[in-house]
Amino acid sequence: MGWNDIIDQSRIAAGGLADFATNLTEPSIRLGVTGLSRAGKTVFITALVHALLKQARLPVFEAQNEGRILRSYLEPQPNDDLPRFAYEQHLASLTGPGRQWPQSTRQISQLRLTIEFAPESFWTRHFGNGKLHVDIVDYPGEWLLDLPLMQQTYQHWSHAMLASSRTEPRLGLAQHWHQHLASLSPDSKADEANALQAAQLFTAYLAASRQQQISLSSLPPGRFLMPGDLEGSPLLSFAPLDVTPDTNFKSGTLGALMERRYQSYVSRVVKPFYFGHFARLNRQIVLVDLMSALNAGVHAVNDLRSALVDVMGSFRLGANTLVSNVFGKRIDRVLFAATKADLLHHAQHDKLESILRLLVNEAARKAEFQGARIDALALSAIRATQEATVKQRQGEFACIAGIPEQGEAIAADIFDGLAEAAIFPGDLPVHPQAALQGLAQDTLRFVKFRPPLMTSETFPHIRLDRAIEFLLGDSFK
Ligand SMILES: Nc1nc2c(ncn2[C@@H]2O[C@H](COP(=O)(O)OP(=O)(O)OP(=O)(O)O)[C@@H](O)[C@H]2O)c(=O)[nH]1
Ligand SMILES: [Mg+2]
Repeated sequence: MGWNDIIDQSRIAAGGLADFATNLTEPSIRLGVTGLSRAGKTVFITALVHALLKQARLPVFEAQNEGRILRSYLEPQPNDDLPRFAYEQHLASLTGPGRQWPQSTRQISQLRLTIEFAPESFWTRHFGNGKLHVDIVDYPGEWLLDLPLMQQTYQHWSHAMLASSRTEPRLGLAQHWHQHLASLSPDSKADEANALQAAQLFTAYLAASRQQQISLSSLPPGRFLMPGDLEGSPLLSFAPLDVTPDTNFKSGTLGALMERRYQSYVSRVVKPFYFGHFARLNRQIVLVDLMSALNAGVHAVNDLRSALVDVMGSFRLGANTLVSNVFGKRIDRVLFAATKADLLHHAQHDKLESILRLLVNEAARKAEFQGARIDALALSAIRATQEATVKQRQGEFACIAGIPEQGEAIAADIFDGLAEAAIFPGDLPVHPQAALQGLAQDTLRFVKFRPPLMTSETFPHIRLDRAIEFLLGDSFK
């Protein structure tokens, strides 16, 4: 362990101490909600908060089922340095006359929900009602994939990025960047224009890989695709060079410049996120758009697999720090959730869940993950569809029905955003292992549905209650 680590660990311990002291007076849970872009974070948090505020029907959430949840309300958040999660705005867009999904978010944000409850046991109840603060932190999963960079040199990282860009399907997308790279010599004089152009071409390569058809998941550095407030910052103007892991750069060279920028990125971007936010979480939900990955084919599934191993590795990192030794384990429960389950008929939900479980177990094994309790489930935070059986000459089809968004299409049918449609989304394979080999083309049919018309005060959902019970249920004893 170097000095750097010791200083970092005392930094984290100081933050942990502050959390520990406040927890003595008012218990709080910091719940991290993450997932790659479009995974469903904003919709999940909005639905979670709404369901708790309105005491929605949540049969599996025991404390509420037992009538022990007295009231829930939003409170000003404790951390002034974090933007507030725009709950009211997201809710308004979902429930307004236009019924639209919330806008994409690009930033970390936080919301404090306070829940008052009657403790379970007679004796504890004697001391009055309990109060729990739940601090929900929404952050891009892309940032999580950066955490391993803290333990990698620039040379190692360059080597690994280049190796992965030389295999298909990435190779085809990396052409422009590779061409420019071939013109660069790490030993040449440091040149700002070259560094900038390399960074731009490298970012374009990452962005192309992220496109839906290819849907590649593990693409650090996270801020390149999800810059947040670092848009245009010099901290993002570096890129890999074609070097071996043991290369040493002479000062004044392009290699040295790139190495320095990489180190600044790690110390000024990755570490502050890790120490300031990530290492202080107690519970974590990782949202995964598994269906899009399955639909995009075997490369996307394999990429998601390796991203999950990396994510698991980050959580292991969290469990082994000094803080966890001093204050008990940090993140002690992690839930992986396949989102948008309402795009499949319920007869497929168990299969979707089995596929996710298989991926998660495999990732845990590969990352030698031990410690926190892990679970996996398929959910829909806001259910936009209902089920319908459609009879045709070929037989009966288990369909989902809802209002597809304007412009969505299946074959030659283009939807107008007003009419309801029943769609047969397809069947997942019976054996989860088979899905990991990639589904045949067009096995699944997805369209984007509009958010549901509210017929009661609360949103319909699928298994949101199971997620709440797993993430928070034990706090209401
Ligand atoms: N049918 C259905 N669609 C969903 C559900 N949750 C999310 N979606 C869809 O997924 C899209 C992305 O959801 P968001 O919650 O905005 O995802 P995010 O992870 O916050 O995305 P970024 O902010 O872009 O990182 C939404 O616009 C919806 O189209 C769900 O439960 N059911
Ligand atoms: Mg969002």
